Amino acid sequence: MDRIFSGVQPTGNLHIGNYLGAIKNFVEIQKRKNIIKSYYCVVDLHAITVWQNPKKLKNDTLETAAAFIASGINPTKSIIFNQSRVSSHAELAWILNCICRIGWLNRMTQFKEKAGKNREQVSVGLYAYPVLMASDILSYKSTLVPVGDDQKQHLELARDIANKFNYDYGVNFFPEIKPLIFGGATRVMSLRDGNKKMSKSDDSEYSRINLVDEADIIRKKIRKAKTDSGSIMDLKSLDDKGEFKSEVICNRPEAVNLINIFCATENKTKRDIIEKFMGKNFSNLKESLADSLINKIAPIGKEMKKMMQDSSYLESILKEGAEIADEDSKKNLFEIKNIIGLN
Ligand code: AQP
Repeated sequence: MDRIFSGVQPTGNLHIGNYLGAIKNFVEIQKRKNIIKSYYCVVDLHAITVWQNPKKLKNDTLETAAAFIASGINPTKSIIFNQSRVSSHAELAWILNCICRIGWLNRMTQFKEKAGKNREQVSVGLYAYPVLMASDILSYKSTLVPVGDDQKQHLELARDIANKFNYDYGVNFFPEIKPLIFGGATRVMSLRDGNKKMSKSDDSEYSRINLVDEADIIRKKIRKAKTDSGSIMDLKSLDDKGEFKSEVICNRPEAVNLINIFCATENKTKRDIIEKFMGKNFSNLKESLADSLINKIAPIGKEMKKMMQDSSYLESILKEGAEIADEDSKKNLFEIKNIIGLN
C-alpha cells in the first residue's frame, strides 16, 4: 500500500511541461487501487525561495489548485492544500537540515543552474530547497512521488536523508521513497531551444504552451516552434525499446521534443507518431500537434479560468485539505520528535 505526495510551485505560467510531466500523472495514479492517501500540494514555501509579488503569489496559489482540479484530480479522493498552512513541513525541514550534509546539497544541479554566477546573492532557502522537499514527502511517510525527470536528483537526496535519519537513530521509521517518472514527456523542452527545459520563468512566452493559453495562441506558438531543416525522421531513429536513440536526441532535439509532446498528449507511442509523419515536413506535424493540444489542453485552461472567477470554492478546498494534512503530518512529527528526544 502506498502514500503519494507531489507538489507544484505557485510561480505562475503553468505549462504543458508541468502538466505532461507531473499533473497528468497525478490524475492517472488516482485510478490505482493500492493507494492509502494522495497529497497534492501547492508548494508556496518553495516559491518564496525567490522573491514573489505577494498579490500574485496568492492568485497563483489558487490558480495552481484550479489546475489540479481542472486536470482531473478529484478533491474528494485526493488531498489538495497549500504548504504554508501546514506548519509541520517547515518544522520537519529544520530537523532534516540537521541530518542532511552540506556536501550532498553542493551536488544539486538545479541549485547550480538557478543560482548560476549569483551563488553568493541567492537566498539560503534556494540552497536548502531540496531539504524542504524531503520534508514535504516525509511529513506523510510517502512512498511514491510522481514528478518530472528534473526532480530525480532531489528525490535521491530525500531518500538519502530518510536513510540517514533511520540509521542515526537506529529506527526503521521512514519508508523507502520511490520516484514515479512516467509518460511520453518526462522532460518537456523549450519550444525555442530543444536543449533547455520548458520553464515557467523563461522570458520568452514562445518557449512554452501555458495551460491557460487560448486555441489561437497555442496554434501560433506551435507554428513558430523551432525545428531543423530535415523532414520528420523514420523508424530507424528509435531503439529496441521504442525510445529515441541518443544521437537523434543530440542532433535533432527540437524534432524529438515535438514528437514527445505529441506522444504524451495523445497517449501514443513514438512509433505511432513517426509512422504517421515520417518523411513529411514539420508543418504537417505541427498542425496536427496544435489540434491535439487545443483539444486536450485548452479545455483545462478554460475550466481553470472559470474556477478563478469564484475563488471561494478553491479557498474551501485548500482549507479542508490543509486540515487533513495538518492532522496527518502532526501525528508523524510527534513520533519523529519522540525518536529524537524532543518531546
Ligand atoms: N519541462 C518540464 N517537463 C516535465 N516536467 C516538468 N516539471 C517542471 N517542468 C517540467 C515538473 O512539474 C512539476 C512541478 O514543477 P515545479 O513548479 O515545482 O517546479 P520547476 O520544476 O522548477 O518548474 P519550472 O516550470 O521549471 O519553473 P521555474 O521556471 O520556476 O524553475 C515537477 O514534478 C516537475 O518535475
